[in-house]
Amino acid sequence: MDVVAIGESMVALVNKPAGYIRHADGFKPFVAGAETNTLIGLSRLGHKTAWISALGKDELGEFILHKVRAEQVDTASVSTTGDRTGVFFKQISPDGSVDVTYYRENSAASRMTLDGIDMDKINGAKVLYITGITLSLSGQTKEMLFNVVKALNEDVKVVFDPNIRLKMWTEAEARKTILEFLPHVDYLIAGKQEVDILLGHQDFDAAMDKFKRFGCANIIIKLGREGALYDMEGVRGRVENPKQFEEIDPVGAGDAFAAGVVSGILEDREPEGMIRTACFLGGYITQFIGDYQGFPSRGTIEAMIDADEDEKV
Ligand code: KDG
Repeated sequence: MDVVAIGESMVALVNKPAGYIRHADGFKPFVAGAETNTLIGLSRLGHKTAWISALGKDELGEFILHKVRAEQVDTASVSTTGDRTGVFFKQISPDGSVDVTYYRENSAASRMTLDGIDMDKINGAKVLYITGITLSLSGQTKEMLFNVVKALNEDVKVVFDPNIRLKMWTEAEARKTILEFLPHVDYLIAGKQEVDILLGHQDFDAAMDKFKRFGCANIIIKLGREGALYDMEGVRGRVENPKQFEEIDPVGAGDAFAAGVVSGILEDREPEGMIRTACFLGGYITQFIGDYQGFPSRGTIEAMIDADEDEKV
């Protein structure tokens, strides 16, 4: 296995027509979950991926399993339990902003413990991909994730996106838990607002020094339309976005970016090329409704590169 991810996926209900939910005629269901978004992207790029999670023994859980399996992600270690599958409503407002309303409390995934986690599968992988969402689901999942990283073989690289969701916990809770988690992380991928929440400033050079002092060797800071900064393998640099895309649905951009980073780690790419591809993928996906639907296949990316040699994606 190349990559294993642990995390919750839910059914996202998106109103039709787009606009305020109060005027909806109907809702379209999508699979949504930061970790499955990244795994699906990696799978489309040709990597072997596996997902560890828990779903309700219900039709929503079946819906998620069918969609994730169809993307060639191994779901053999996803358990189904007597608790329910999480759901949320996603409204893309006329001004382009996205608002989510979660119904995920006490979901099957929020009750995951180390007992239900397939450590052999994780320890047989090259990368473990995890996000701060799992740290925020419940006390149980927080404890589970700390236990998982403590039981990890040294050669499994941990890639971590804080993915701070302020509807899940307060800034203070997120800061305390994530900073405590950082010594277990090999690659940190943080957004600029997350740097602010974690360290109280946006001086990115100082932030990278600080994160390294917390014990995390490789840092990537996403700057949105301005590209990204990195400090990897002791080399610090900045990458501009290779292309600007017209944004329709920004959700999933960070997960696509993470897929670019993990793919680069698996292929042993040099940092600059890896981050450039990650920036490209993060922008590209925002042209499509749905978290991962627009994620390109390897063939599509190569065709785009061939079509525009200068972009060096
Ligand atoms: O990154 C996209 C996720 O935010 C979305 O799919 C839902 O996983 C989700 C969450 O917990 O917010």
